[in-house]
Amino acid sequence: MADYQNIFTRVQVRGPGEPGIALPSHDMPRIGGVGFSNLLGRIGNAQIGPIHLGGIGLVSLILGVLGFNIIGLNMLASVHYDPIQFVRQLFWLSLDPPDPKYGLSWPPLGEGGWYMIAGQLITISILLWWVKMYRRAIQLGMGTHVPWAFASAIWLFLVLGFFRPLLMGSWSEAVPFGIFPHLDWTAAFSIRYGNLFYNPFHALSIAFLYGSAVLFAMHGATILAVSRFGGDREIEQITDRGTASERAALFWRWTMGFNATMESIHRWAWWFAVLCTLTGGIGILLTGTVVDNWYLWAVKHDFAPSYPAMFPADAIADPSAAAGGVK
Ligand code: 07D
Ligand code: 07D
Repeated sequence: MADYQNIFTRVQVRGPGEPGIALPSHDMPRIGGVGFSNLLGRIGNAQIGPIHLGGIGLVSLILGVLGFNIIGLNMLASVHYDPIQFVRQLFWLSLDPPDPKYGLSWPPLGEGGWYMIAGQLITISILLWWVKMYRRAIQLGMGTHVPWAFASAIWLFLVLGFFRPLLMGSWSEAVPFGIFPHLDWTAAFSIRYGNLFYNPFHALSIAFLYGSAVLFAMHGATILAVSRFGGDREIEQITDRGTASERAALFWRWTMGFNATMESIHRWAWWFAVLCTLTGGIGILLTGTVVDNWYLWAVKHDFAPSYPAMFPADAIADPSAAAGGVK
């Protein structure tokens, strides 16, 4: 039984539950007992709990659930409290930001006020969850790499719903809450600003998104491929001759001439993921504030070819420059 084990085949050892290290007296205690799940043990650790929610985590959870429920109840109201229509139309239902006429002022509840309240609750909830993560990392004596990676995602989230609307002078610029409505917003945003494909930061973000998937595939596959030598155990596998790590490294040196190290592969992964939302946030922040039409911008900077001069020079104009165009 013990000779060939990897994460899929390993025996699920059921020792006494491991509660984790003792916490300092000023920390709130962990809650929930220790349970075991055979099913979850097949894809991860079989021990469930205890969880450290803590005061900050608790407040975050309450505000998040409150915001989420406000969104849900507004959606329910939009189908006249009909539960069947709520389920049928769920993916199309929306809680929209205020009308442009309200600018940065506070709108009536029914015209975006609920959106503002839900948005604020969810934003505070996410920020508090970040604080909670940061404190747990410190408490365990870890580096703070996980919270800083999360901060990069929060950066894009804040650009979409806070920084950019603020710079544009209107909360109406924020993203609606809803499954398909937020996709409609994304598509409309691209068209409104002359095709986001010509935004170089969108391109960078895509390269890091795709790069993250490639790196994840390469790393996951490599470690699984040497798990028969204990590669998934990492600690005793760093550089010794003939070990899983050496084989993994040699595989890549032989197939592409270059290999990462056990440490550097994780730095690559971290930076690719972090740069995806970091560059993305920059791209969105520039849109409508600094650049009004990415296609025309790209033509100007020789990043895209211009249309052949088939029409009079002023026939292809920036639609937003037209009388009545959205400014
Ligand atoms: C797998 C980790 C688990 C997280 C999950 C998401 C909610 C929302 C709320 C009903 C990878 C949980 C979802 C809590 C429920 C209500 C009101 C992460 C994993 C499973 N999007 N987006 C989705 C969000 C933006 C875009 C899905 C959030 C931008 C496109 C899900 C945000 C733009 C597509 C979702 C956000 C954009 C999606 C799956 C915030 C540009 C899809 C997400 C807070 C970036 C895909 C129907 C996923 C889809 C999809 C959530 C922002 C574009 C509902 C919370 C404004 C093109 N988005 N999104 O797996 O199927 O993420 O849509 O900023 O095709 Mg989105
Ligand atoms: C949204 C970060 C915030 C999320 C947080 C999570 C909860 C849930 C629940 C635990 C995702 C909070 C979580 C509340 C808790 C549970 C259960 C990260 C988010 C804090 N694009 N595009 C990107 C591609 C086009 C457009 C990025 C590809 C068109 C807009 C990405 C294509 C148009 C925006 C990307 C394509 C368009 C983007 C997102 C192809 C539409 C953005 C990166 C092949 C017609 C966003 C600079 C990311 C951005 C973005 C990919 C096409 C519009 C790389 C592959 C041309 C408006 N696009 N796109 O990580 O940053 O998001 O742009 O066609 O805003 Mg795009």
